[in-house]
Amino acid sequence: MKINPSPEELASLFSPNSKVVVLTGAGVSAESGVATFRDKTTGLWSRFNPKELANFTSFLKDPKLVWDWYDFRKQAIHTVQPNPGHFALVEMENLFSDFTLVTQNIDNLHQRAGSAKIIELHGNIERNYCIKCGRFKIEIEELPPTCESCGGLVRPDVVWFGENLPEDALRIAWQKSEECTIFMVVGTSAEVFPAARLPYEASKNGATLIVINPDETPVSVVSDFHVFEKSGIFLPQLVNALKKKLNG
Ligand code: BV8
Ligand code: ZN
Repeated sequence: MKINPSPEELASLFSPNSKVVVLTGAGVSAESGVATFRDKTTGLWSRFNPKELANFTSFLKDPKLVWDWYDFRKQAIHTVQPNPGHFALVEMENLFSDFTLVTQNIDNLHQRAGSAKIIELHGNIERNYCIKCGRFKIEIEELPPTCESCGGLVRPDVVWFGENLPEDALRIAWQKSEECTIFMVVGTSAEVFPAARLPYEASKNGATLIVINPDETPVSVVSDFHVFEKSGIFLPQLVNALKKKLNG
């Protein structure tokens, strides 16, 4: 594995018909000021482990507590903006005809930045649905919210630990990972499955694997390059190098 290749060296690996997949995690939102999962939970939530709150059993046991946590995170997300790393991925999407952004993030920042070809593996904090009739609820007035059509309990449209990922999202992400020629793993500890399996699938099928993360990750064992840099710093540099290379 080559450590800290230059943006130009990485750009030389891409061509206009490269099949590119980018898997992102909470690290790409860190520079927007959104705490990652592994960051110590701040303030009043410091006594909770996210994994304890992000599960259906905890939700049924105390829907108000789980909703307070999601509402706290949602309010925090509404005060931040996408960062240069998010915008660089929007530009990258427009440089390749076969580009797929697969995100584990539920913070909606890729979508706010303008990413269109996006697969949400773990749902989206801005959507909510009734656990009884499945109807989506737009306006959340009271916590925990109830369904206006059947009175059932409404939950965030996110994938909790122990829950299956959305079938179509995972199937397409899997297929794109198997077929791609370049797979980038950006801002994720790559410890949550099945999302963390995707880079291994890509590598097994001959893709070039590029990790962008200030820290080590388990994926490094199969990666070809590891850029120990923040995504908000490196991705814009990579996109500039790509534009020079691809647009001549
Ligand atoms: C499943 C939504 C099938 C909610 C999330 C026992 C029972 C049941 C399941 C399991 C089990 N044991 C294991 C499992 C599987 C489990 C799992 O993987 N557990 C882990 C902990 C081992 N997976 C599941 O449960 C999945 N479902 O398997 O279903 C099944 C069904 C029944 C029974 C068995 C199996 C569901 C997983 C989805 C969980 N939901 N999110 C919410 O967000 O509230 S996952 C959640 O954690 C996030 O979405 C995110 O995906 C994940 C955290 O990962 P990261 O995004 O990587 O964030 P993290 O903080 O960890 O890392 C940040 C990285 O960024 C770091 O590396 C850091 O260095 C880097 N970084 C920091 N700053 C920057 C940066 N990088 C770049 N630039 C920077 N500036
Ligand atoms: Zn309902």
